[in-house]
Amino acid sequence: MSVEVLDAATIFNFVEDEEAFNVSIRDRFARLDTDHDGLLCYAEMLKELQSLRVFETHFGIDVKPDPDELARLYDSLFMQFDHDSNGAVDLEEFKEETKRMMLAMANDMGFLPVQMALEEDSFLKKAVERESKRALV
Ligand SMILES: [Ca+2]
Ligand SMILES: [Ca+2]
Repeated sequence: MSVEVLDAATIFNFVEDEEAFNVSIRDRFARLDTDHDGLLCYAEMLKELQSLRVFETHFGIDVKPDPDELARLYDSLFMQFDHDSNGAVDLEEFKEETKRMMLAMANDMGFLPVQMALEEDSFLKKAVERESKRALV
């Protein structure tokens, strides 16, 4: 976990770099798919859902959400990923929904950079890392 400054452009640039984005998606998917069946079940997705920073966006940073509320939130997030409602998230669903969520988040941010605590190898963290590498070139 590290605190990074994130802005909408960082997210847009990351998502629009198709190749880099696809590599991170496949990478992340493979890591979450602990039984290697090519699908993410709810338990496997939970780790990802927890790294989406829904705390901050839904409850504000200082609020500890109540566990029931949180479980409902994760349920509904999982259903959002599972486009064909077959109870599992495949690579294509994972990619599409991650992209959609990241773009929605970037849109919400507007022009002001925000500080966020990001988990190592979350997509947002990758976006930040990619942006700082670009800045060095
Ligand atoms: Ca699996
Ligand atoms: Ca599905």
